Amino acid sequence: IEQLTALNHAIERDELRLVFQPIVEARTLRVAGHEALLRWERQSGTVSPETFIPLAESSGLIVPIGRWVIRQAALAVARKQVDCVSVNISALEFQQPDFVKYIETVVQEMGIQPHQLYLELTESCLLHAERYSAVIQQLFALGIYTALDDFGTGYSSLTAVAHLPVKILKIDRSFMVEIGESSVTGVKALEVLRGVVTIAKAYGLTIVAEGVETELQAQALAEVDCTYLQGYLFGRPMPLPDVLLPQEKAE
Ligand code: G
Ligand code: G
Ligand code: MN
Ligand code: NA
Repeated sequence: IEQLTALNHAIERDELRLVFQPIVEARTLRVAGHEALLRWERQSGTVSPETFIPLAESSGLIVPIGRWVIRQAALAVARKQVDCVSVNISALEFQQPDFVKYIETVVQEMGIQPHQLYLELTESCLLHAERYSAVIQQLFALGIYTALDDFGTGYSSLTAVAHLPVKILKIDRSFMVEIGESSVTGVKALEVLRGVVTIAKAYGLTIVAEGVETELQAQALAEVDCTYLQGYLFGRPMPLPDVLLPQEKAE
């Protein structure tokens, strides 16, 4: 309860921060964009999203907090601090009747291009597919692309995803454990991933592999034609002054 009260005041007390993790193109290792991740910095220390996101979701506070996140992420693009940004969206935010309108307003007010803002949805956003594929379609029509986050941890099949107007599939980091290992299980895991990538691409999806921590994983993932990679190997989530723009990185 104490934490809930504090979370309720986190925005006005200026305790929320976004950190940005690079997403790189597998072939060239150039930074293609960043994922924005939320941090709550209390006087008593930083609270992990694993703790406060569930609290924000169950209390409904995720709606105003999520809107703060979307606005701050778009602001970072407007200020050219990042090229494009991918934001995590909870089911409750996504289900707000004015969600699409809100996104459209932020993009207009910030003067950014719609394709500079990506939305990461989890399966829980897609439970009522008939209803919510219409929302994804509306976003798509505005030029705002959605990604299915944490793919492989839930029940979504590739065919189910392919029938939604989702553009990007983010392969969950739990898949990476054996990738790049020369053991029998490592080789098998890579072949499974190759199959997933092939099918996903046939459906027109773009693939991002998450949780890439080693050179061997990165090489293996590039070899099976994953288009984008994200993970500690390329960069931890960092506050803005430390985030490198693609052109700076290339120099
Ligand atoms: O950054 P970290 O790995 O600690 O994030 C833990 C979890 O919190 C991840 O599942 C991530 O998607 C989620 N998360 C981080 N930032 C946000 C956010 O701004 N909004 C929502 N809804 N979830 C977030
Ligand atoms: O659920 P989602 O994919 O949004 O969660 C992203 C989370 O994964 C972030 O909190 C981030 O801190 C974490 N993360 C990012 N890269 C790596 C990585 O290479 N290894 C591990 N273990 N976690 C990572
Ligand atoms: Mn994510
Ligand atoms: Na994920």
